[in-house]
Amino acid sequence: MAKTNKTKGFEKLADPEKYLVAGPGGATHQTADAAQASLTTNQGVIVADNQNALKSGGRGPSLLEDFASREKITHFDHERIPERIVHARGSGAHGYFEVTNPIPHLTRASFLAEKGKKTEVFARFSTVAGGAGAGDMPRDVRGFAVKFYTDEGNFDLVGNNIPVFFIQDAIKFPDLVPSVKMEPDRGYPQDATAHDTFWDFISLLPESMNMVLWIMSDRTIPRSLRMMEGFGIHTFRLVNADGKSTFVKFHWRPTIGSASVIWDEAVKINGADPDFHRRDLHEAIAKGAFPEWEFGVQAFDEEQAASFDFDILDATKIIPEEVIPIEVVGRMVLDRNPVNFFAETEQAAFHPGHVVPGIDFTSDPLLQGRLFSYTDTQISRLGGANFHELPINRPRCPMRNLQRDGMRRMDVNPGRVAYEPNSLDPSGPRENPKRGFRTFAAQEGEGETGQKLRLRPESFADHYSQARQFYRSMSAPEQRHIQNAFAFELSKVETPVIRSRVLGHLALVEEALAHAVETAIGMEGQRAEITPYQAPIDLEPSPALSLVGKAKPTLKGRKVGALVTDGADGDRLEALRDALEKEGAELAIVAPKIGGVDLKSGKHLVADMALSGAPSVFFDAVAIFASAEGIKPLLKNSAAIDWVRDAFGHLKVIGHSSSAQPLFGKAGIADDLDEGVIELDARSSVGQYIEAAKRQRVWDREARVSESDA
Ligand code: HDE
Repeated sequence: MAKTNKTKGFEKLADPEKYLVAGPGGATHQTADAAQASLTTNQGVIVADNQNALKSGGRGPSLLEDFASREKITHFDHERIPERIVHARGSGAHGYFEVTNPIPHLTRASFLAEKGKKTEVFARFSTVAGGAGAGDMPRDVRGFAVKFYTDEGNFDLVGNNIPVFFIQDAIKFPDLVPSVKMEPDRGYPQDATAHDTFWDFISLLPESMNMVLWIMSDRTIPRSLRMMEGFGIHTFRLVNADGKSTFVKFHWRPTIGSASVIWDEAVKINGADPDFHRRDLHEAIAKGAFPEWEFGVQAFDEEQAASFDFDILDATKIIPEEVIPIEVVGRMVLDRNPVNFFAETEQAAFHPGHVVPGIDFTSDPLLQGRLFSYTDTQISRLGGANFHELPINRPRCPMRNLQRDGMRRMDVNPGRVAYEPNSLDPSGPRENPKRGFRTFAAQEGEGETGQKLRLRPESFADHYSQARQFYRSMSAPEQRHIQNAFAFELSKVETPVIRSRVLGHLALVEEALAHAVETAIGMEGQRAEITPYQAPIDLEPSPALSLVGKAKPTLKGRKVGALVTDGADGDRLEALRDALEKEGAELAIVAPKIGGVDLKSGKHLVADMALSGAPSVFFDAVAIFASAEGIKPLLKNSAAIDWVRDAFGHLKVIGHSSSAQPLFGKAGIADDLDEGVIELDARSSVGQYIEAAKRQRVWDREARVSESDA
């Protein structure tokens, strides 16, 4: 109190003790001085008291006349806008795109034309089914939307982290989404496919089978938004300066590799930190560990397109990389967090129809439907047709046209001319045939061109071959996870006939998969007989589809948790920290109490997290630094026992001081310890730990602990 600089009895804002000091009536008053702005109403009127509403007498009724208070509450009452009907929960970041291998031979798009050219971007990653406040770790597809603010207008690549989709025709989207969303009578489950309506619909929609295999794989439980691949899904066109068109599929590849969590981890993370992905993205950027992706295209011509076993307009199919390789064009780096979640991440309006000269559409019937949908949704979500004026959506290049008015118009367009052609405004905007966007004059739908038809072409009819190819391309652990995921999901389905139908489809995908799932759920001999429209064929497996198969040995961008007790050896800990930092990983200190621990040397070690709030599922690998005395209380602490048991069950590398050994006994794993459990008492063992942790998981352990994975 001695330091406070009082003005009329109120505390000064600059004083750090201000939060401790209550003003009259119990509220803390903070008053402005020359250096601080005065608080005003939305009309700019300076507010004298922001703590008390206007009343008739100190204890009397509040007065309607109190415009400042009413304005404040009215604003608050309207602070929510409708959330996105799909992809409501998202996390965004700013950054840039840089061309590494220009492709002017493929496209006239200026942002892809020159080596080293940089374009500002905003990316938003999302779950699909949950509400804006849902957890980050359901089994769900992740949206991967990027807005490129190019010098020829905004290009939005609105993709997902899976390269195929559930449906072939946009008309089915308003059926698909309500099947996965919470059931309308009961209002649950929030963001889960594991319920009757989803599997009911899916089991009646054979075209979804390829996507269903993908969503039951580890792709739908990513370790981090920074470790996800991204895909444009549809076949797009690139058009070069000579007007030549090339088909493309767009790809994003995280430079630190893709990684997923194990289902049991996902379940636990969602409880322990529902913001796990959002926090991870924000913290990585804040620390300067900028997430980065390679951007590439699979480019192919009409002739190649005609040679595939499937139709390139069918969004339920991939083109294996082994058939058409990915050409890397550039990289995206996300280096800036939003400063205002609502203004940026929430108000960002993406649209697959936002393309620039040199990028064009195909007649993929799913893409065609999307071209209508996204502007339409923004009109109700962002309250009118002027959402392009919001700072996050505005193009960074000049934007001039003759559109005027509408709800919440920000631009004050002068002049009497709001039409074209005109002679009254010679400096007004005009067409530009040379630089303007021109649609590629595609000839599509041979044979049927010109006829109005409501049909699904025969070329879209193979619903199982790529699903089989996907399953066969997975490593053994990934196949196990797919089996477990189906077993889990179908166990949550209450209606037996729906489970039977799904088993019938799985038998068409792969007999071994169907058998594993029906055994796991105890429904042998209860498959429905499904007759496919077109019998599946055996395609060559595509090894590039396996995340485990192509995982890089790296610790970059990973987080290791060290559980440390009083009296622990700080030298070993620091040696581990140094080694991890050299690898681009981070060490987080978990202590029994957030106040930290006193090390053997007497030095105090600050904790990043308390054990009760930092289960081992938060980390990619763990270590335990305990003294003989320090371990004792942990042997009776269920959080500590779970910490180790889970780390082991989740196939993590575990480093430990010799005194930590008794904890393994308490966790019931003492007899199973393997090469992924490493004693860290000798300096050389740190190197061994790093090498093991770089391999990320001890897959061989899985068969022994599989009960924690089902
Ligand atoms: Fe979307 N989708 N979608 N979608 N979608 C939306 O637009 C829609 C589809 C995707 O971070 C909505 O602004 C239809 C495929 C992402 O803001 C809406 C169809 C793919 C995002 C909409 C599809 C996507 C959306 C909701 C079937 C992968 C989040 C709010 C034809 C390629 C973008 C909004 C963000 C968002 C409609 C199918 C990806 C309602 C009608 C396929 C990543 O307009």
